[in-house]
Amino acid sequence: MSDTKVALVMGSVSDWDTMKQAVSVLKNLHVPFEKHVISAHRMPDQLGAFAKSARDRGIQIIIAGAGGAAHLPGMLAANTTVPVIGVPMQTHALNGLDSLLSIVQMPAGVPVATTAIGTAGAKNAAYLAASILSLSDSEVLDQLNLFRKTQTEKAIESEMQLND
Ligand code: RP5
Repeated sequence: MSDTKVALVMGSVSDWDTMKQAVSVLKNLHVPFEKHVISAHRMPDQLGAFAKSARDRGIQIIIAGAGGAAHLPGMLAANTTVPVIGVPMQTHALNGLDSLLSIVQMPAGVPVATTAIGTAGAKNAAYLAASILSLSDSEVLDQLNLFRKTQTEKAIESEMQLND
C-alpha cells in the first residue's frame, strides 16, 4: 500500500483548469495524491473498477470534479464507502447550477459531500480532504494550521493597508 490517501478524479480533461486548483492546494499542504480522468458515461467499467479497488489501495478520500449531468461523484460513491467530495464545474450552459444540483442532491444512503461551484469549490475540496486526514496525521495538521495562520496574517495585513 502506498502513502497516497487522496485520489482526485475528473470527468473530463476539460475539468482540469478547475481541478488543478485542488492539486495546487494539496501540493502546498504536502498531501500526496493521485489524479485520474474517468468519465462516468464514457468509461463506466473503469469507474467501477477504480472505485471498488480504492479502499484496498489505501485511498481514504476521493475528490471528484464533474460538470453538467455530473454523475461522476455519485457513481463513485455508489461503488465505494470511501468518502467522496464532489466539486461542481462551472458550465457554459447553466453556469454550474446544473453541476451543483446534480452532485448535491444525492438520495439518502449514498452521500457526496459537495463544495461550491468552480475554483473555490476545488480548493475547498482539497482543504476539506486535508482536514479529514489531519484527524489521524499530525504532519497534515501542522501544514493546515500553518496555512490558516498565514491566511489570517494576510487578511490582517490587507486590513492594515486599507487603513494606511
Ligand atoms: C462531464 O461533462 C465532465 O465532467 C465535464 O465537466 C463535462 C463535459 O465533458 P467534455 O465533453 O468536455 O469531455 O462529464
